[in-house]
Amino acid sequence: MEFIKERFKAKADAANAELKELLKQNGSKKIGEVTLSQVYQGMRGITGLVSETSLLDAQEGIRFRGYSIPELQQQLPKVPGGTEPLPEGLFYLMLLGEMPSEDDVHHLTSIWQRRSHVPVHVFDTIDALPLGAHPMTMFVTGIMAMQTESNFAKAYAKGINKKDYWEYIFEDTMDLIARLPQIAAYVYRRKYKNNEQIQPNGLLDWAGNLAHMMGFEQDSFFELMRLYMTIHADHEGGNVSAHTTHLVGSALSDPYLSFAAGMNGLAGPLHGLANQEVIKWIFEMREKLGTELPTKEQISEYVQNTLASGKVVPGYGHAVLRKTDPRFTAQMEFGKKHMPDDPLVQTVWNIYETVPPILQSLGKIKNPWPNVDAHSGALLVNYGLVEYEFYTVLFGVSRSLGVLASLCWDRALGLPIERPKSITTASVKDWLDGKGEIWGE
Ligand code: CMX
Repeated sequence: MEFIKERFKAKADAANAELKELLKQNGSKKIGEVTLSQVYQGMRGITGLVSETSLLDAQEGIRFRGYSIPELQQQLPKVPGGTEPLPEGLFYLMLLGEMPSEDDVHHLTSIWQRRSHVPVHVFDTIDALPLGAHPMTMFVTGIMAMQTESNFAKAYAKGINKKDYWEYIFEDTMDLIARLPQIAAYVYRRKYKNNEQIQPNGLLDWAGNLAHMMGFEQDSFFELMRLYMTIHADHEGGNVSAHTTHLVGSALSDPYLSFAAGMNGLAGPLHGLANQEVIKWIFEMREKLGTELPTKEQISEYVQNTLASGKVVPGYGHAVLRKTDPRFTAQMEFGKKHMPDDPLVQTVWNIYETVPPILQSLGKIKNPWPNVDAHSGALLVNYGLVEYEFYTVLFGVSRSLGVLASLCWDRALGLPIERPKSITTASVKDWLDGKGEIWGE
């Protein structure tokens, strides 16, 4: 067994023993109450999931195994001379709960290199889609086509002991993460670059190779990809992509099926697709106003028009966060360092100064501050990656790190099939009329 898998097994055995005892002592303790509004309004604030890889604080933002984004930028291993963390290191941290050494990260880079071969039928399946298909549709189709390779599905069909599930999930996780950059780059080159594909470079790291295969060779773009792949990787367990992967996995659907399901959720405009919506919205504003650098007054009017037409301002608001997203701030810092004079990046910053007071003045929006998607596109455009429909694919490649590390834990901890109780409005009315209970089966 290779050493990361051995370390995971040791951690999982210890965690299982600890959890068993913890639940034996405390399993009946209550951790909250649920109101009728919460049941009807997206289960906001109901604690109902365990996700070991990261935790979101409404005021402070995300922490991965206890580490904030600036701490990750400082402490995770980097390429020689690099300044941004290697996402391989974040995966190690999320999976094992401890900071990796340079050697650990090196090891992970080479494991993923060795496992990165994508079977030809995956590309053929993507090729069956019309060029007009959305990149997320192509990406998910590629993941689904690759399900033929699932170790878990094959082993389950033969019959395996439930104690061994984790091992096959772990193998699938490593294979799937290793192959995603190639699928993403293939989609990009097929749709936007005349299908002129670029072979992987066996000497590059995971994110560097993604940049290379897409055709972007600048050192600072490699750095951007490393940062991008790190900050988008996880946002605790309740967001749509993480929750969906976890939910589908709880039926013992293999990691390919589970992750593809999560990616379909990421492709929604209120979740990951917001990164394309932001740039589309800014491009439309620039075109309408006939300027590359709209004034704050012009931005303000455009925002008011967006709201008046019943649309959301993309990139703003969050279901849990109540402050500026630290993932936005990390990208703003990158912009200040590498492209401070770019008019599009400056527009993103001007929008940041303009939008929150407007949203606040409406009185109903719980979080007027920018989220991760408000900034990412502008950085990509600066390097010539202008095809904004592709942006959510990049988000998806990164998100694999968190949700698949979590899936390994789900099976290692033997978490059961997920099945919350639902109710009908008729049963609610009966209950309110004193005609019976609405809970319990
Ligand atoms: N622009 C306009 N209206 C907004 C808004 C925004 N950016 N954010 C919230 N609202 C509205 C909601 O639509 C809701 O309106 P109604 O009461 O008329 O239905 C009201 O304000 C209250 O919403 P909320 O409780 O503050 O926000 P939710 O938890 O329901 O939704 C989110 C969160 C992210 C879906 C929402 O803020 C939004 O639509 N933002 C724009 C899309 C976006 O950027 N999504 C990306 C999120 C990050 C990610 O997952 O990648």
